Amino acid sequence: MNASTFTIKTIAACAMLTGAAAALAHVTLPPGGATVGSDYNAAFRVGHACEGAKATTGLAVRLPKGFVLSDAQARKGWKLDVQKSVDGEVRWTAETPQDVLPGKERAEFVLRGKVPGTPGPLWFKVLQTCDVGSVDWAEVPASGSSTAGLKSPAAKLEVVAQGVATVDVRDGWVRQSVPGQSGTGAFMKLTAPTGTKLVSISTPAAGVAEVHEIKMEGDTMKMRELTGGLDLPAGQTVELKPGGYHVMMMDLKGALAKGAVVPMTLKFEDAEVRGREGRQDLAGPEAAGRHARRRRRRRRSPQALSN
Ligand SMILES: [Cu+2]
Repeated sequence: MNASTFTIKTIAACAMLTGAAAALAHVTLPPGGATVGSDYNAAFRVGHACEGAKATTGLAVRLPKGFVLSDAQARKGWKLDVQKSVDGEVRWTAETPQDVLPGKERAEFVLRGKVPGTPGPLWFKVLQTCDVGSVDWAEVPASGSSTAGLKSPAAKLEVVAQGVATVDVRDGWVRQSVPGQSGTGAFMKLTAPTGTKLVSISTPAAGVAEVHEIKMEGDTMKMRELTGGLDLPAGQTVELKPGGYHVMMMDLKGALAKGAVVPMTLKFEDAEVRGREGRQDLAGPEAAGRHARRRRRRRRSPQALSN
């Protein structure tokens, strides 16, 4: 049904960057977003101390306009300050050096409140204080909701209209391509809190974009289009990665140089998926090999994929 179809835009980050390493250090909210006007438990994830620091000693979350705080969860050994005014703030501070959050230990800092009645991204700016230095996670994109390219992005909450399933897209990247090469792969992590199906993809960078899977047939690795779409079970992160599910970009409009940013529209559907007719096999060891892990030592010279 068209009614249950919606699109979101994702970024496929720089061709050479996987972006995953950088993302780990960010202060983030869990994937999925929140429905307009709903009560929301915002669990801020801290995955790492500040650069060069040994521990996180404090976290201060500035509440965005339109978010109405109800309360915040206390942390043992941490002082909790709550400011409910406009421009409100929730701050946790470790009381003693024994209470700090060590370097790579992950933790969640939780507050609760009501999200606004209008859809759109909501940005929580978070100041992370460490034993040495601090990081202000406060960068917000000029437009849209992609944090690609931001060094210290604010934590994002996507507020969505009623009845819309949310899908979180993370760590997108595209494999670099050389002039004359007709195809390449794009990769990302998808999480749908209520479950849905990825039915199609389009991008201005390629004439055709399909979701592919890689399967062994005998002792040959083959890839083929997932004509029925890619299932995104509720709450499970499905990773599109080299050697597995991937977005096959064919009929490239030009070479995707290092640093290229590729806009992509993903279409999801909850019901009555109409798969595309006609399947295409792009199999062949060369093609499959080009989807292999980038870290593999054995390198193939770039070869154009042929349909
Ligand atoms: Cu493929």
